[in-house]
Amino acid sequence: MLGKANVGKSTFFNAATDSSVQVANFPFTTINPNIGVAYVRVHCVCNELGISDNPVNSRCISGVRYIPVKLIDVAGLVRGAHLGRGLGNKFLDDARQADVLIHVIDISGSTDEEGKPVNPGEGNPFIDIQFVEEEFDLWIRSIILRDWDKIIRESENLKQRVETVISNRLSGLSINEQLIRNSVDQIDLTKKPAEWTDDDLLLLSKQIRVKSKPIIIAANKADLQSSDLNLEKLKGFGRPFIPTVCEAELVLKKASSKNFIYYLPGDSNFEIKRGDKLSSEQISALNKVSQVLKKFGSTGIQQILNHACFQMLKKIVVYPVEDEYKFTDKNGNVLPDARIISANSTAKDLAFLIHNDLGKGFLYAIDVRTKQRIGAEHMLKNNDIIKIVSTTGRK
Ligand SMILES: Nc1nc2c(ncn2[C@@H]2O[C@H](COP(=O)(O)OP(=O)(O)O)[C@@H](O)[C@H]2O)c(=O)[nH]1
Ligand SMILES: [Mg+2]
Repeated sequence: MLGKANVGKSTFFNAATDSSVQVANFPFTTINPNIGVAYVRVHCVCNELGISDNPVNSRCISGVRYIPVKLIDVAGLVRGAHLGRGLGNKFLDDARQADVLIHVIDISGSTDEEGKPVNPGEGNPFIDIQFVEEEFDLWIRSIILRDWDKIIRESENLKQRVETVISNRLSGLSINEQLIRNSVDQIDLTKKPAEWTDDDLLLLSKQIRVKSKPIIIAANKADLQSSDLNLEKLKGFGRPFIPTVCEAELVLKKASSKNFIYYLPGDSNFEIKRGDKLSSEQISALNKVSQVLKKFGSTGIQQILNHACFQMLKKIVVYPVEDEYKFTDKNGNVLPDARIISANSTAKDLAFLIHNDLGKGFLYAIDVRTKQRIGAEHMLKNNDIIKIVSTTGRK
């Protein structure tokens, strides 16, 4: 998650992350105040099976499964970040870890390019969109250019394709050779690498960025009147976006944690439970939220997280179990885990995702719905319930 100052990043982060969950409990490497646990929301398979579950790695509330994902609030993107300006290097280092970028913008235009408040409508959020893309492109190009002469020499001496050498340079970004080859093809770069200009390399960097760091735009402060026109314009801008009202989500989260309302993140409405306990201020805040929900169908936060995970990264959800009759793990927990995995994964990929040993000792798997055996290369589908049988654990 990134964006200039005052667009609502902290509000997004606080509304989306669960402060009651210690990040340390998750297999996330760094502990950092800017890293939090957010959730994607799916329809749990417990509904279809007609059973009640007790999840371990996720949560299930009334058949709605919330699966944890890591959210990083990447601060400090300023012009010239790729040259190390501002917190440039730290920013890009944090961004490096991300599979997908959520760019929070102020679609109401009530902030200038530096994030200082201006009259609503005066700020230009479209410039911000282009700026973030450009800064990333320049950053990728700067990494390539840093070693450019060496890359050319190495590829000539070792008779390696230049794409191989570039992908080694960019390996920290998990950008592989195929992606770079596709990018070269896409921009029709047929000249010899030694003849590639800075402009060619910028175009190449852009292709690499588009493929490796997809951006979803959170068009925030959509509740303000001046947002309407910009949202209309944004439709023709060719970038994926979802209108958001982070402030509304934060109000809902607080009211729900105090048990004043019943609301599940991502819902299109809420129910007041303890109206008598609400102050007139709280009632008016909730009324505003109601209008937002009526207009946009949701606050947009959950939709952003789900879109990033399932549409942009093309992930699916699978439920591994150990007992194919009771749908349990070895401790008797029903449907304990919901795992997020790439859409083109095999049964063996799932085994490796769960545990390296389970992958190494993979024998076969069972599709729990049909009780049929499936092999290592069997492609998984969304909502599959899978038992893995491996040599580990067999005495
Ligand atoms: N109207 C409106 N204001 C918002 C919304 N989200 C955040 N804000 C306000 O925008 C200001 C900046 O928010 P903040 O989260 O601190 O921005 P950051 O600097 O990007 O972290 C605060 O006054 C927020 O209350 C929203 O959805 N609608
Ligand atoms: Mg902030």
